[in-house]
Formats: sequence, C-alpha cells, structure tokens
Amino acid sequence: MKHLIIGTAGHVDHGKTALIKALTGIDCDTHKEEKDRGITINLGFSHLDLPDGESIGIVDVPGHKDFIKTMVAGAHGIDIVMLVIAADSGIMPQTREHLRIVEMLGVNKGIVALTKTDLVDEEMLELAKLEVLEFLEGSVIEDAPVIEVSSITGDGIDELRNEIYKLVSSIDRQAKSGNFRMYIDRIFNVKGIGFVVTGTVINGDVKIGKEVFLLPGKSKKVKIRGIERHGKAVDKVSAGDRSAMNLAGIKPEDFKRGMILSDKPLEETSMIDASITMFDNDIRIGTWSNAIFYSGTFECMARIHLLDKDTLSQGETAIVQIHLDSPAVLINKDSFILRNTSSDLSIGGGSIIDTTPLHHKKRTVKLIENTKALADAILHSDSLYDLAAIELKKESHPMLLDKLSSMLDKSGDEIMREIRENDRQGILHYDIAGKHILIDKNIDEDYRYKVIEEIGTWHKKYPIFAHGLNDKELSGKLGYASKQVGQLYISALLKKIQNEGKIISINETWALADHKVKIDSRTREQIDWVDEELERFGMEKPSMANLEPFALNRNITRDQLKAILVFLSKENKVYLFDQDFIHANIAGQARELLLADLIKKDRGVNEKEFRELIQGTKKIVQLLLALFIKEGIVTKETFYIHITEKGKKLLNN
Ligand SMILES: Nc1nc2c(ncn2[C@@H]2O[C@H](COP(=O)(O)OP(=O)(O)O)[C@@H](O)[C@H]2O)c(=O)[nH]1
Ligand SMILES: [Mg+2]
Repeated sequence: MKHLIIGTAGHVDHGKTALIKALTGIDCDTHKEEKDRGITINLGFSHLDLPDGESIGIVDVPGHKDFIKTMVAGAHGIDIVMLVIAADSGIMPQTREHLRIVEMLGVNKGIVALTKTDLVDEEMLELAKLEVLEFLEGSVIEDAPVIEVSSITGDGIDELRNEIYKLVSSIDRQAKSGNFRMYIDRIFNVKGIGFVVTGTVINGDVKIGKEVFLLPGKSKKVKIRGIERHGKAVDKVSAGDRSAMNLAGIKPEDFKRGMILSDKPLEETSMIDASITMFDNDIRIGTWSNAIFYSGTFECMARIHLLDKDTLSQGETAIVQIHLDSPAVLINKDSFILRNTSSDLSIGGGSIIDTTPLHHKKRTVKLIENTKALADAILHSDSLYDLAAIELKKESHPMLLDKLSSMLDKSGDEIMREIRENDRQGILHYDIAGKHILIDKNIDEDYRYKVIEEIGTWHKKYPIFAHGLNDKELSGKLGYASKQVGQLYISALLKKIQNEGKIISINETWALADHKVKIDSRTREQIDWVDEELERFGMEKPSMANLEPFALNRNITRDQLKAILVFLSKENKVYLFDQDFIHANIAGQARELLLADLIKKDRGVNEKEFRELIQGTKKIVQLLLALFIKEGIVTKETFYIHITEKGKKLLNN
C-alpha cells in the first residue's frame, strides 16, 4: 500500500481548494465562515483514488498570510507539495513563503499547478509559465512538472491527475520505521461513537486496540477503538497516512493544541539545540532573539540563542539553543518554522539536533565544536549505530533501551540489531532483570575502574575484613543511590568483573580477588582490647558513647572501633544489634541463668524477674530477650517468658 500525502501550497485565492474539488469531488471549505468569506481558514482533508486502486491523502491548506500557522501544521508530514499558482496573478508573497516552508520541512517532491488558465490568453499564459520556471530554479522542486489547469472548465485536470499518479508510482517508500507518532490536528465528538481525532501519521504504525499516550501530559494512556484511513475503516495505519481515530478514555479537557499520540511516553522539553537557516528576507537576528516556534501543530513563543555566530542574515545557517516558553514533545530531526513575534513574516526554520541539551551559558570553542559534530551526525548520518553511539556518549550514564528508542525514534529491536551487528565498536549492552541497558564503552571502562578502586579503598580502610562492599553500597558511591537504571547497571557490571576474575563474592558483598585479610600485631592488640573491654562492662551493656572515649585513648578511631565490632561479631565473640552490642560471654551467662530458672518455674518468668536474676539494665534485658526468642530457646506470652523444647535441650547438653 502506498502511504503518501500530497499537500497544497500557494497564495490565497489562487485556486487550491477549487483544484482539490476538481480532482476529487470533495469540497474542503466546509465551514460556514469559509463559505462566507470565500477563503480557507481550517485545514481541509481529502484523498485521491489512483487508477491502481490505491489512494493517497490530500491536505488542503489556507493561503492567507494570517493562517500560516495552520499551513505549517498541515504541511508537517506531507510527502509531495502541489504548488498552486494562478496564471492571472503569478508569483505572490505566500507562493514564496509556502515553498520555503515546505522545503524547510523536508519535502522534496512536487508538482506545480498553473491554475485559472481560462482567465488568460495564450501570451499571458506563456509569460506566467516563464515566471514560474524562473521562480522554481534552485528550489528543491526545480524539476517539478508545471501543469496548466482550469478548475472551472476542467482543462488539464486529467493531465494533472496523471502526473500525480506518475510521481506517486515513482516514489518507492517503505512505511517509515520506528515508533508511532501522530500530531492531532482536529478533535470532535461523534454522537454514539465518542471522541475522534484526526492527524497525519508521521512515524511508525498503529493498530486498533492499542493503547497510546496522549502527550505532553502525565502519561495519559488512551485506547484506539477504531481507525479510518481516507474515509474507510481499517485495522492499521502507517506513516504517510491521513487517519481518523476513535479514542476511548479521553475528555475534551485532556486535549490541547499541539498534542501528539505516541506509542512511547516521550519526555517533554523546553530547551532544544538545533540547526537553523534563515529565509531570504531582509532580516538579521542577533545572539538573542525572540520568535514564534512552530512544529507540527505545536506553537509557542521562543528565545533563540545563536551559538556559533553573532548575527544571522539571509540564507545563513547557524547552530542555536532554543528556549521554548511552553513544553513540547519533540524528537531529534523534527523540523520547525520560526516566525517573527508579530507573526507577519516567516524568518526561517530548522531541524532539532538535541532535545535534552545542557543550558549553554558560555559559547566556548569546545561547546561549538561538539554541537556542530552532533548536528552533523544527527542531520547527515544514516547510521543508526552512529546516532546511538552519539546519544550514549552525550548521556555519559547507562541508559535503558526504551529511552534510547524514544530519543532516536526507532524501535528497540532495530537498535539492538544494529548494536549486535556492530559488536566490536563503541556501545556495550547488558541484559539484566529483563531490561536492556546500554552504555558507551569508554564510560563503562571508567565505571569498571571506579568500582575496583572503591572496593580497594574500602579494603585499605578495613583490612581486618575478608568481605567488601555490596551492590547497593557501590551504587551509592558511584552516584546511583536513587537511580534505578544506574543500580541495575552497577549490578550487571559487577557480575562482569566477577567473570573476569577480578572480584569475588563474599557474604553478599564484593571483595577484590587478591585481597588478603591483614591483622598486624597492633590491630590484633586492639581487637583483643575491645574484646576484653566489652566483657568488662558485663550486664551494664556499653553504648558506643561509653566505649568510644576509651578507644580513642588507645588511638582507635570510631570507624576502626565499628570495624572491630563487626569483625568480632563475625568471629562469634560479639552479638551485634542495630546500634548495640553484647559480648557473647555475657549473653552466655545470662542465657544459662535464665534457662536454669525457667525450668523450675511453670508460670514462667517476667521481665522484671529476669532483670533481677542477671542484675542487668532494662536495655540489656530487652536485647537479650529478643536474641533468645530469635534463637528459639524461649517464647514470651503476655507478660511471661517460657522455655521451649529447644531451650530444654540446650540446658541438658
Ligand atoms: N475562472 C477560474 N476561477 C477559479 C479557478 N480556480 C479557482 N477559481 C476561483 O478562485 C477563487 C478562489 O479559489 P479557491 O480555490 O478558494 O482558492 P484558494 O484560496 O487557493 O483555496 C474562487 O472564487 C474560485 O471559484 C479556475 O481555474 N478558473
Ligand atoms: Mg482554499
């Protein structure tokens, strides 16, 4: 199936709408106001049936200079421009402006209709044709056929239809791949059916039943209940189709002009980097200028910051940063048009190269170089792999495949295929927890280095431990305390380093493979001292605050003290609780006393009696009781502690 759209362009009153009616029988000027004023105000939609049974979509745009924004919205996503020029008036301002706009939007196929031939004599027609040919010279459609027609007499209409058919047959366009995206250009309520939106599918495809996102917005999902293409119900539409969709789960207040439907929850942005080119007006802009920004049906005020030039005039190109005054959902390579703030002149347009740039406050040489390289790659490179590599380098963090897929507007499968085929180059990928995580090879190497360094530093600080740091601690040290992607990545990276034999897993932590526990004679002395000191506190369990001053006297820092306590607990010499610790010998004495007492008392022992029994503080009694319950040797019901079978066994041993 052909997925192509032809769009009209040309000055007001030159016969665009009449021509579409002559070609298709459909009158695009349906509103009362359009009929009354005799000019097109809204976009008109129609379609042309081709001799081979296929059909292509038609978008009719207004020609009046006041409705340029409607024209830009209509021209977004068209494949062929039909430039309409009236033979009795020739090239007029919007003839020029419209052609510049469609060029800027990337349209490079066209047909010229020289209309109203019934109003001019042969000589004038010849002159008009010469003027048109001269006008087309140097434009993207300079080789376009120029067809003389009259929508009133019908002269030339068949020939025009044939030329369209010839051009359409010559375009071998596969449906554009990638994620589904459609700007909504109309929304209306159909009685008994619900809300219907229309638009031009600019990327990917979508089927009935699919849930898509209405953006920008808080990821609002809507279900596609029905689809029409060129007036007929279909199951699926693809890039290059005009489509009407019946949506479930949408309210009129959810909808704003400039919204899109997308199968991915794309991020909104208020700042973009772009390449812009000025039209041939006598206008010059400085380092900071205001303009109106149009892309698809989206429109807002914008501030343009020139990066590689101080001024920009006729026909010149520059790299810029654009600050939008309301958030938009845009992706790289999207084209846009800029108008002056009084909206009476289109000053230029361009293409987006970065939707998540940093705020460029200073125009350094390095920034300009990088941005130019990015522009070159985004706008002129066909290699998906290269584009992915650039995005990952710029991100400088691990990235989920889903995110990259949105950024590049390509499906995850396509990207993964490219990455697998170009295995040796600069992108690494990790599969973890059902997710694909991608990262630049050099950045991965940096992380690998840092992970090993962090573990090494830790070993140096706590040489008495055999174990190291766990995934969570390492993620935190590398700045991913709260970033899920980063944490997944660090876990995957650690497994890789383990496979390389560099690190080993001990007690759910990672230690360097060549790490050896070091207990020199001085450390040994310190450990022994802490061991004895703890026992000395007896049933008056020490707190960190009690112990610390004594430790400091022996040149043991708080960190070392903690490490020694952990070490002693691993040696089963100390019980560690959250913030507290009890020497194993002290706990042992209490255990013996309690069990021996419990066996004698059928009613059990309450906490107060336990306290008196061991002559301990309230705190130590609570901790010991929790410990003994955990060991399964006692239970506590209402106020009384009882011995268990396990406790009895222990007592008898
Ligand atoms: N005589 C003549 N009038 C035409 C022709 N095409 C359009 N018109 C008239 O020109 C006026 C403007 O046409 P319209 O299609 O609305 O122009 P648009 O603004 O470009 O859409 C209308 O009154 C049409 O009837 C033509 O080929 N011959
Ligand atoms: Mg019209």
